[in-house]
Amino acid sequence: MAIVLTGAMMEFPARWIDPIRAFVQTSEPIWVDPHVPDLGAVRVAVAWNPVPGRLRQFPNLEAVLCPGAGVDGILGDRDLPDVPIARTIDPGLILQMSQYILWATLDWVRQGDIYRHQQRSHHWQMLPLVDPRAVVVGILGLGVLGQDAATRLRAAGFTVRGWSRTPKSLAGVKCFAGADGLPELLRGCQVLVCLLPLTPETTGILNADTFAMLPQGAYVINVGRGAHLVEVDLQRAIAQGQIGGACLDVCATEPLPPDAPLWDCPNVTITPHAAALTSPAAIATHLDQLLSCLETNTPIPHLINRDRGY
Ligand code: NDP
Ligand code: OXD
Repeated sequence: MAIVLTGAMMEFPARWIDPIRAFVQTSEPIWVDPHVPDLGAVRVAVAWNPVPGRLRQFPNLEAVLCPGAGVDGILGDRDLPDVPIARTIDPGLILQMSQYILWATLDWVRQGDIYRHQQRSHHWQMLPLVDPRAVVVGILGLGVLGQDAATRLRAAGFTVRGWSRTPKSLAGVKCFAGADGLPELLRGCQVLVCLLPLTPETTGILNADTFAMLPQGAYVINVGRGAHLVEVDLQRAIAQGQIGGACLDVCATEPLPPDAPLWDCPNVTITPHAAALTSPAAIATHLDQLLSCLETNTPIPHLINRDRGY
């Protein structure tokens, strides 16, 4: 049996290969695509945005492990072999993501941008302060990441709402579900966070209609996937004052091209898909666990549902 690390962005697994080898317990050979001496020996692929059709070329593949939380890069392959797909749930990544969302929310609420600007012009002026309890933060996606972020935002004093496909109950968080629940969540949300997986249903969900349902001047934080956001709609909504600003960790095209208008859009903060990253130790642990499940024919944890798309 062998393991292959495969991805369209070759430097991605290459950056991880040594740390993963350092942490993993298995004695199976770990090959980095495209250096695969025997396609038939590969039983497990650790795949991040694999080249479409590549996984199909391993005839004895038994499972795929996504080294991240979002599996859209794998499910985008129309020629995927019919094997279980598991994802990595990393407590460190969960914390990083919640911290990012807290940082972006707090910076907006505490008007960090204006104060930094004032400092640059040596200008001393106190701005109005708001009671955090009066700030409503809505989170689209109440999964592993959304629930942690919601709980921590709540602990920071905000009024928190969450939205999911199926109904949820989370202490101190007003939960909404399904298409009917979305307008209800949006109404009155001063900060909207997108932590959804990218599926046909969620593509383009951050659009002009959504923005129109938010109160004027609301702030948008997109940490899901770039394709959740209709970028021109955001630019227009900011120009019109409907949206006050945005913090975007993900973009439809990554890296964001140097001449993209989004770079210079007022009140937009852009980070290079850097909100959170799975640690090699977590990938190695999940890989060992997956191999042991295959060995003992026991259920693989953190499987995704291909029909659902996440
Ligand atoms: P989960 O699969 O644990 O949770 C997904 C949540 O989205 C669930 O609550 C689910 O509802 C909800 N959801 C899915 N489809 C819909 C829909 N059509 N309508 C309403 N709600 C929906 O995902 P994670 O929390 O682990 O991760 C979320 C995403 O975050 C990832 O898919 C990835 O795209 C992104 N991410 C970004 C990173 C970054 O660095 N920017 C890092 C890691 C992840 P239900 O509970 O009912 O199933
Ligand atoms: C992920 C990511 O999905 O880093 O894990 O985007």
